[in-house]
Amino acid sequence: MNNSEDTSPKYPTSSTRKPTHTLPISKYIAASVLPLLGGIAFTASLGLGGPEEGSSLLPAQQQHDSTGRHIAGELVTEKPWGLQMTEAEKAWRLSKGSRKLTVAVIDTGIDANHPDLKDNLWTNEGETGLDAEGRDKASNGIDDDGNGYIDDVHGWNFAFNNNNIRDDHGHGTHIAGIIGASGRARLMGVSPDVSLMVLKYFDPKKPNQDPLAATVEAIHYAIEQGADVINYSGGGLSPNRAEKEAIELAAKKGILFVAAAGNERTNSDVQAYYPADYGLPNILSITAIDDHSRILKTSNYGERTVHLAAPGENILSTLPGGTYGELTGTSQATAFATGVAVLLMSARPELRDPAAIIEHLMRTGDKESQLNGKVKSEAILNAYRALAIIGENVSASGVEPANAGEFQADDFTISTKDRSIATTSPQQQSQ
Ligand SMILES: [Ca+2]
Ligand SMILES: [Ca+2]
Repeated sequence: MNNSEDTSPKYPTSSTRKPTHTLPISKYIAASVLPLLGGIAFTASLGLGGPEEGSSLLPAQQQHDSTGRHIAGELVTEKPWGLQMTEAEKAWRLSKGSRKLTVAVIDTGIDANHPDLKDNLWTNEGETGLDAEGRDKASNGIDDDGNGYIDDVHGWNFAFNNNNIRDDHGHGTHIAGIIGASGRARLMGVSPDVSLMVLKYFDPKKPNQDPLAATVEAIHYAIEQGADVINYSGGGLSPNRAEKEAIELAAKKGILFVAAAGNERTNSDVQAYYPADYGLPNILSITAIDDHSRILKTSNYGERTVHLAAPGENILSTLPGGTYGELTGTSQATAFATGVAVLLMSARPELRDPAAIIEHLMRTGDKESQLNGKVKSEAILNAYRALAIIGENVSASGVEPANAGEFQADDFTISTKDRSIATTSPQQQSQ
């Protein structure tokens, strides 16, 4: 990418852009109609692995057997492979994220009542509480905070231009769960503590919509409302000036923009995909791998353009109606990277420059030879290493706490003072 593109008149005014993902229809339907089964029955119905050693990713007090009884004290076997591969559970010893960090999920909306999501919704403080007449600001029909959006308490629906963030598709709920399902019911996202700002840019029920224009508006909303990270699991083959300028503005505000590399089955170095390939310093482009570390046949790749690989096949997450199921695509991989970015920001608050975060995530990934020539870092996202490695010569094992279960992010910061974080920061190393 270079600046000459800025003066090129090739930006279209609209696109047919849709969420980027490979939707296995039969599997999606089967999964989405699953009732809220107990852990074991649910595991079996999704064909996940058999019993394994190790602790569960589910809260112990909420583990049930197939009849719904508590099985406290026993190990539940449900360990989604993506969380295992990225060592998320190990990373949670260092940080589980923070509700103070806001991720704008620009997608198809969310099931705001989902038991594993409802506690992690971002809330617009200016649209909460009671107004002068004693009415709930969230539903009084008044733009109480004067930001141009009426009753935007958890985000906005840019497809229909209202505050109904309901997910009529399923994609947005799934992405939100990968990033930050709370685990209060049964499944944890990569960052179980986070605030999810719901910005709906696409609805399958709306005819003649302009998802690209909605995307641009959503990016501006995220910037104005102070998002820390923007997750965008969509895109298209046509660049758009307004979209690029919006992401440039996000860069100026220090907002990381995590983008799907795309499911076009192509080399993004040759055939660019947007917004992943605008070449801006705050854009992190993610491709998807299967559980054998192979890039999915449907996923874009690029030695120069795609930064990292992350799990993206048969990913278990939340779905509308309080259900769970698996979806596949670079969308899912992108959400993993967003979750790890939140963990990193919470554990390392001094590391906030988007370019530095991207550099750090690339450097701390797991090298994988199958990614050579296809991914810039030649690496797979690793949550634990991202949090534990603080410099070139400091190993993860060197900072692993003895009593990991009680370990706090603050402790981590203190214990690493003598390793001179400031002098081994990615920013300085790259200069
Ligand atoms: Ca408002
Ligand atoms: Ca209001």
